[in-house]
Amino acid sequence: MSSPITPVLTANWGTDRSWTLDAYTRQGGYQALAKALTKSPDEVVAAVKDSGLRGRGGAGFPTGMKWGFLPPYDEANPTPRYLVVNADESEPGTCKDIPLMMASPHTLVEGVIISSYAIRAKQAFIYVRGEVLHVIRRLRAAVAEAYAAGHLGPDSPAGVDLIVHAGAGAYICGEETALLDSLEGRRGQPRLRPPFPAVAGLYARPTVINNVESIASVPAIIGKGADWFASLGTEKSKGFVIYSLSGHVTRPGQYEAPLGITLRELLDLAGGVRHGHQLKFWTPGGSSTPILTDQHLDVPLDYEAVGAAGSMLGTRALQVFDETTCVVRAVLRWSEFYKHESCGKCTPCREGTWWLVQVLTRLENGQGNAADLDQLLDQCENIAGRSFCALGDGATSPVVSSIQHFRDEYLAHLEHGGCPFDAAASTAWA
Ligand code: L3W
Ligand code: SF4
Repeated sequence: MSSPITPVLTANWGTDRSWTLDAYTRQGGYQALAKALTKSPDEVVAAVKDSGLRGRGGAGFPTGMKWGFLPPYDEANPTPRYLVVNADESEPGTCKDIPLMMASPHTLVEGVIISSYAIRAKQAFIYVRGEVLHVIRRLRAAVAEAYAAGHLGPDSPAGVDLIVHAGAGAYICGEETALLDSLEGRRGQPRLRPPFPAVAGLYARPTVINNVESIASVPAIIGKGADWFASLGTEKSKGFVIYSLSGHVTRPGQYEAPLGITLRELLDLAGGVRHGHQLKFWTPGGSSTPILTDQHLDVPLDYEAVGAAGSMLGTRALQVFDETTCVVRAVLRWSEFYKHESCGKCTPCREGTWWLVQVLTRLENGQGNAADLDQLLDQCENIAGRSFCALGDGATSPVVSSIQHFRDEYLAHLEHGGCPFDAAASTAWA
């Protein structure tokens, strides 16, 4: 992997009023839908399977395979089935779906129509994080344009209806089954799986839930072909993705590139770590993925290589921290987030995240003791694998990985009676 390809999802973000139907259509928008409609639904599913597209929401589950888990469609006796787009982007550091929906909402709408046609859903939903009112307005405007143009609606060629639903601002509603509870009007808390949503999802009906970027990739796959998509990326991680670079980077933002590019190459595009500083640690996929260090600059950013390096690709939220950052303080910030967002359903996560914050706070404030590192690791052992959903596991990732890579810095907090970083350096992170 040497250089990024011509952008696909981000190609027209900079054009005049890129979010309008007019601009989207002028750039070839909705041609993939027309092409999809010349195929049978099963052929569209086959194309998505052949492309190798994997879920862009964090887990990397093969999209076509997920669609294939739906029960066979009974033409003679059709029953409802749904497509739900997970637009509850909230993972710390992740900022790809919101820019995509702001700059090119019709890419998502076209993807929704093609995907609904493929899985034979007549009703689709986009579940958007409640705080982002500007995104909700933009999506609703795009959906209204698509209805007016005859792309959506019961009488449109695909016969699909689409509702944009605003959540109420809880991170847990990005977990797919909590999202379904919330969409049904209940407090969002994870459900036991199985049954997976493909079998019993929204209103206990077969439901496909995919991330914004996954569904927005479908028009390009249909338009340019599964083989084209599969020719990009690495052997098991196909295609292109949007990487969000944030933190101590000269030019933070969204960078679209094939899977398998390295952080070193992305930093070259982004002007490097801010002038005069060096990389200390980074997250490959948001704070729920174990941190990596400057030793991992050349790890190909695909699911396999990042996993082999001891982390997860997750949402490709590359948060970059330089040497002025206190790792204990950064981990404390993330832990406060998980404590706040824990839905409270299960004890290991509800109590454990509270305890992590207690111990990290006293270490940072100089009230720690020699047993604290073992305490933290013990608490993490009692959360990870024992919690009801991935939030609990994710909460332990920054703690365990930071102790693994920066044990000396934790010990320095004990030796110095608090944070060894001087006030000026610490404010760079505040
Ligand atoms: C049918 C089976 N379906 C799996 C489906 C399942 C889901 C998908 C992946 O967590 C990760 C998490 C975060 N029959 C199936 C099946 N499926 N087996 O496949 O499932 P799973 O359980 O591997 O992952 P998940 O629960 O979707 C997602 C990580 O992503 N993450 C992301 C966070 C982002 C946000 C946000 O911004 N809102 O929360 C970051 O790393 O930690 O590990 O659809 O139904 N046998
Ligand atoms: Fe709720 Fe945390 Fe348990 Fe998930 S792990 S169900 S967020 S308490």
